[in-house]
Amino acid sequence: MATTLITGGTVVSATGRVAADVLVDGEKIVALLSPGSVLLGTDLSAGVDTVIDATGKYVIPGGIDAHTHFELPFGGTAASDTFESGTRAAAWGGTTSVIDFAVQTTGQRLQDGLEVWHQKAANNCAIDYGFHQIMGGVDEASLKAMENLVDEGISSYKMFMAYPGVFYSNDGQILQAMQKAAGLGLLTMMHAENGPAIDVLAEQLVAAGKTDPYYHGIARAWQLEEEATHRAIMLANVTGAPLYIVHVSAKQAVEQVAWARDKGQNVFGETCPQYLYLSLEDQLGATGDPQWGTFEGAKWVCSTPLRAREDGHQNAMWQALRTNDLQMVSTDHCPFCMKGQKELGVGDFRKIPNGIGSIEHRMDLMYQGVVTGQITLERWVELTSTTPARMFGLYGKKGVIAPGADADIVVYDPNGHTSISAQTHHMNMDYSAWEGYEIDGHVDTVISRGKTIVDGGQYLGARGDGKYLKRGLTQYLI
Ligand code: DUC
Ligand code: ZN
Ligand code: ZN
Repeated sequence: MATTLITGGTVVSATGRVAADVLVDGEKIVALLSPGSVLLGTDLSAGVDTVIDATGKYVIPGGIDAHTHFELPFGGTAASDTFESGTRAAAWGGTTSVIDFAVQTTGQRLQDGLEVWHQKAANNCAIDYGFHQIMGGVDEASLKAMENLVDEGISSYKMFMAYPGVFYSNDGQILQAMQKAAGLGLLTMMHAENGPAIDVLAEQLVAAGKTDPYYHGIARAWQLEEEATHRAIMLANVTGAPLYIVHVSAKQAVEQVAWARDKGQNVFGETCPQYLYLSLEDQLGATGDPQWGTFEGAKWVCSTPLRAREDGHQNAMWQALRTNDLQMVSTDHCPFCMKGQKELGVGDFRKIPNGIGSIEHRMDLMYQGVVTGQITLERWVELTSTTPARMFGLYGKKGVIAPGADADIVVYDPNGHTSISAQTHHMNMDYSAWEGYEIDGHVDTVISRGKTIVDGGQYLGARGDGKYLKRGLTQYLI
């Protein structure tokens, strides 16, 4: 088994930072040592296979992106990153584990949907991967099938209050699933937007000739995110099920999460980089690209939508990350190309496949929040790695640099620089939602279970390096 010593760096955890050398043996971290330790008369750097000099750099646990959609069928097309391309892009950006959503389509058996996802992922991933289960149809059979999820290593499942006719569950179905989940210890994840009301607003807008991407954000009004978030919280309250709200973008939805948490209810929420940095006015209303004109806004059509900056949603998201009203940051990585995919919605924003690709940039974009003073260095690690591990039953194995944990490690250079562009990214997209973003930091080295997969601008990993992660129950409950 190969041994590696990472020397001279600052090891950052959710609770602090310390100058330490990190010793890796095979796939595991085996020791944190005072810098330059000579142990039992042995100079460790002479005795190991590889020494990585991290002087002046941060040594952090590999990122965990707990919300991705590789190859998700959507609107007559499918998300453009495969498990292979998407996990490789993740690795480039310092993410060493992903949790993707296995889809049960309406009418399909839950276990068959899961099997399809295993087939898509197996032997293709660059980094370790787990699954949440999407419930596309709550009925007697799928409620029964939920009983097997924990044994399959799936401790969380997702329902949608949006997308009637596709993924949508009504309140009665949601209640039944939550009752079952409460008994099994499963974490319920919710896409909280009032889909039936959104569809009426969207139809009215299109009928009035308002077909540009901008109106996607108007139809998906913040009131309908706030209302659905509140409803999900109350349904969870009745059943005693813990609840996790995905991709929170409206400040009023955060207020609902905070209100429930203040009462002691097990309610959690994530936001995504797009809701921290981007806005309805600047992106969906964009006309900057001569090739697309006002349709350029389609690049940023996702759900929940980007929100108006003049209403202060973005600042509210940063604030909620500081105060722990929101606990973590995932990407909701769901990429589509403009050519052949997003352009399906020219003339009708309802037909634009929903999604943004960010998996490669989450660690960098959140580190920029450290540079600008929005969050601390420790909070960066907590939001992007440690809490995702605890929330989704991986902590100890992932999310921490400690003896016994998997050697998923990123050496991050705070004096480096990263320019984001579709010309240089590794995601399978013909544009970047983050074109022109400059990051005051750089992912230098990425180690996944002891193997260096990115170093010095080179990709050293291989397809199939990543293994399926059987997850335990959430470790984050109050
Ligand atoms: N939101 C998206 O933007 N894409 C996929 C599904 C979702 O809920
Ligand atoms: Zn969603
Ligand atoms: Zn999603």
